[in-house]
Amino acid sequence: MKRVLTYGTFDLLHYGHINLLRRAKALGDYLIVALSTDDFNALKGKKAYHNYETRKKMLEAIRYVDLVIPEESWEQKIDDVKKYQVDIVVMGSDWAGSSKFDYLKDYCEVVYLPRTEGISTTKIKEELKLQEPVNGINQIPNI
Ligand code: C2G
Repeated sequence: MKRVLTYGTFDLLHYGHINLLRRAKALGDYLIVALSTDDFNALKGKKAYHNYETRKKMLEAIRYVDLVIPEESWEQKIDDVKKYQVDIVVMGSDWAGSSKFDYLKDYCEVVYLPRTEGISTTKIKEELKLQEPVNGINQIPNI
């Protein structure tokens, strides 16, 4: 049983996330997702649209995901790899070579998969902001 682990916020779930999860699962038999908690997101300077419980439920509904655990700190990864007997840590290529992951090569395989181009949670948020008001009603009240 080859066990795969990945980390992320997975906010406003989109096909870039699904592509990552599908390919990560294909590298093994069991996929664990360490999901950033709301407090850890604050540490990362991020504010997710969905809270942790909602993002967890959405991930648990994905066929590729076998277990969702909380990601609460940058420092928990070695403990996670040991506790869950992880064989491969997988991240998107935006993390390639990062000191936040490369050190794990002493404990398990580390694989960076090509990031899915053209989609991101930030892009979704920005493009929704630019959308025409619905039915002419200003979405942002004139103050
Ligand atoms: N991803 C991707 N393609 C995209 C968007 C995201 O492959 N178009 C990947 C990212 O590379 C990451 C995963 O999907 O591996 C989750 O992305 P985010 O939710 O943005 O996670 P991130 O903010 O990078 O948090 O400790 C590490 C952090 O928790 C990672």
